[in-house]
Amino acid sequence: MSAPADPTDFFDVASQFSEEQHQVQQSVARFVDQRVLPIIRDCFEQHRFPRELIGEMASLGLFGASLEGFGCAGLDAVCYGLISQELERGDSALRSFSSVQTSLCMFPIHRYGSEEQKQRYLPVMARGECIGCFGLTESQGGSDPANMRTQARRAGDGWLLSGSKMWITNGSIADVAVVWARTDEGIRGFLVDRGTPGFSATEIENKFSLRASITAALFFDDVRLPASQVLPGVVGLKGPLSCLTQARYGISWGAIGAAQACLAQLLDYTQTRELFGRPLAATQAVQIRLADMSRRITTAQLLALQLARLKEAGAMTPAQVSMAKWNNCRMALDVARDCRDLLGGAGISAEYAPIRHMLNLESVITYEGTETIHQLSVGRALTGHSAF
Ligand code: TGC
Ligand code: FAD
Repeated sequence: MSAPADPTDFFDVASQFSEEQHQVQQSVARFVDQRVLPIIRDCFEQHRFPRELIGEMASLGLFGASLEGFGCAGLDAVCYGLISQELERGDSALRSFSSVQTSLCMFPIHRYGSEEQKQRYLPVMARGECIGCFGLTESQGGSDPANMRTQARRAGDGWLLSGSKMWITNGSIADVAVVWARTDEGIRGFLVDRGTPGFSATEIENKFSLRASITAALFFDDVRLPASQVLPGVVGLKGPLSCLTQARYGISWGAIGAAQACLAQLLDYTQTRELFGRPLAATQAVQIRLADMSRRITTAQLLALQLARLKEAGAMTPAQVSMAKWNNCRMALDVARDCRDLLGGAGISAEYAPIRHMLNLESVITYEGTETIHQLSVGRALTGHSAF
């Protein structure tokens, strides 16, 4: 029987990619194989984000990859998806870092910023010399950001920002925070530089998930900001929600990479693990489970590819992004858990990737909108009733 050329791409989805898309995927895959995989287990165990990789990621053109101008690569939607997929094949922490930098920080500056803000922040962010974080979630309930308490009041020519944000990726290492706050005019976005008096960040310790990523709480104690630090181009919740659409798109692709990493390792393991006189791979029950994982990965790949086509055509809706984020995160988490189980006792060892991916995916299925929120978004699109 002929085996698929790549068992983690059963339908040869890669045959749909252009030469440029192949090259982007291969260069990020090489980076992940050579630079991420050798260290990521230690990073996870030591609760350490590998900052030493930021420069290399920047030189590969990963930051702001989907944006035009200002030193950004201007790549298409499939390329951006493949970058996310390959990074997350290494670890969700790397994809998270890239999502926050590109979709949650550079995107709003590019889309809603003044020319001066774009010139000041985007080139240095593309070069990885300025790290961003995105502050939307607050401790009283991330699913309902319209209920935020962080507020900005006009003070003279500028603003006074007060409040706090919770669960912020990169929060304690960021050079600039994109912070969403309630104002008399509606929700607005502010660019808060590290070191601005009254602004502080505290890292959240003891996470069991995304241990190779930094997560922090942000505090704003009457932070005085000049008028030049507000994003002029958007007022209202649609500002942050439009950024989430970009990041959720990337996660839909990223989750596939985590699942592929788990399945690839399990396929090897089941060939060599002999029980009851034959390889695990030669038993019906194991084959059915492997086939089912392959089926789920394949459908996620096809969903992501069609989402990319809709995005390129300017036709992608937030509800479609919700369905893809929901489906692909659920798929990846289920695959990682199943792989963990099929590894037996070895599955709880950091020596094998599935438990690390599984623990990471508990965050990935929660952040950028929980599974329930995305189900309700699809439900609203189908029925016209908002049932949040
Ligand atoms: P709703 O009435 O639906 O919308 C308010 C306004 O926003 C517009 N809108 C969008 N615009 C652009 N893109 C989108 N995706 C949009 N979705 C909605 C909408 O048209 C409306 O505009 P207008 O002009 O009429 O005012 O708002 P709602 O209050 O009913 O909320 C809906 C809901 C629950 C879906 C929303 O609140 C939500 O998505 N909640 C989940 C919050 C969330 O995902 N937070 C993520 C925080 S960031 C994060 O987790 C980063 S992790 C990063 C990493 O490490 O990778
Ligand atoms: P809640 O909103 O309190 O939800 C609790 C539970 O209630 C969930 O199961 C939810 O699905 C359910 N629920 C909510 N509403 C309903 C409803 N109407 N009906 C039924 N069930 C419902 N945020 C940022 O702004 N920036 C970041 O960079 C960022 N990074 C993160 C990194 C990590 C590692 C994590 C874990 C989170 C991060 N977040 C970030 C926050 C993330 O977006 C929130 O955790 C998420 O939106 C959920 O909010 P919450 O934790 O407050 O849970």
